[in-house]
Amino acid sequence: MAFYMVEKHSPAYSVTWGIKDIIYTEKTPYQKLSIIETEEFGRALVIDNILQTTINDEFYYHEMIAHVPLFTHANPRRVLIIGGGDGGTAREVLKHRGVEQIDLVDIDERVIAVCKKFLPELSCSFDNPKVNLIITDGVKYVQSQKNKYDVVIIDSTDPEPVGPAVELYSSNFYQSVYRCLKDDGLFVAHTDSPCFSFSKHFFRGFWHRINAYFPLTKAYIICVPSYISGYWSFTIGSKRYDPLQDYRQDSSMKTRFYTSELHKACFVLPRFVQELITEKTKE
Ligand code: AG3
Repeated sequence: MAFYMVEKHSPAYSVTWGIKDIIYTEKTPYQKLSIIETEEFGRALVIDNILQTTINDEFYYHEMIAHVPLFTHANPRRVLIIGGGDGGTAREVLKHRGVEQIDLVDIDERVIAVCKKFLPELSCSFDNPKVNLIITDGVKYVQSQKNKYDVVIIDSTDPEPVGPAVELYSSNFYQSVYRCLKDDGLFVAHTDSPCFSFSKHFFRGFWHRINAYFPLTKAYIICVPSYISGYWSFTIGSKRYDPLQDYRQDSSMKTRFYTSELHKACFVLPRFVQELITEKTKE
C-alpha cells in the first residue's frame, strides 16, 4: 500500500484509508477539495478531510437520497438540490421521466468543475439540459423561493465541524424549505449516523427541528460502507405524502440499490434509534 489518509471524526474515532494516489487537491474560498484514489473503493471526493463519496459505493447513497422522496411524491416535476456538486444525486433524479427541471444550488463552483474533470460517472448529469446550475449560498436561495418545488434534496457536507453546511441544518433553514415547497411538497436531508456519541444528537436534533414544521417526519437508514459506522440516516419532512403509504412502485427503473421493497424496509428502525427520537431529553 502506498500511503494512508486518516479521516478524523472525533478525538476518539478516526478511519484510516489506504490510498494509491492523491489525484488532485485545491483550497477553494469555502473548503479544501481533494480527489484521491482509494485502494478499497476507487476514486473519491474528499472535502475538508471528510470522504464525501466514492466511485464504488456512491450509488447506495445517491439512489436512496433521490428515489425515496421522488417515488413518495405523486408527480414530481420541479426538484431542488442543495449541494450535490458532484452530480450523483442529479443523475438519479433524472431517471424520473416526469421531472422537468432540476435546480442545483451549490455554494462552491469548484466542486462542480473538479468533479466534472475527475468523477465523470457522477458529473455526467450536468450535461442534461434539465439541470440548471445556480452557484450561490443555498440558505439564501431557499429563503428567496416560495411555493415552487415538489421535492427538495439537501445533499451537503456534514453539519460538523464548522463549515459552509452548518446553516443547512438549522431550524430557520427547515422553515425556509417548508415555504419553498408546494402544498404537497416534501424534502429529504441526510442526517448523520445515529451510532456515535458525537453524531447521534445531530440525528435526534434534526428530526425534531424538521418535525416542528412538517406534519410528517420520517427517518430512514441504510448502510453506506464508506461513511462512518456504515450506518447512515436520512430524514424526510413532508407536507402531505407519507413515504410508507403513498409511494409509487416502478420496477422498470434501472437501479443498483433502490427497490420498492427496500423503500418500505429502510423506514423500519431499530429500537435504540426509535428511542433516540422519542426520548424526552432536550436537543
Ligand atoms: N454528502 C454526504 C457526506 C456524508 C459523509 N460524512 C461522513 N462520512 N462523515 C455527500 C455528497 C455526495 N453527493
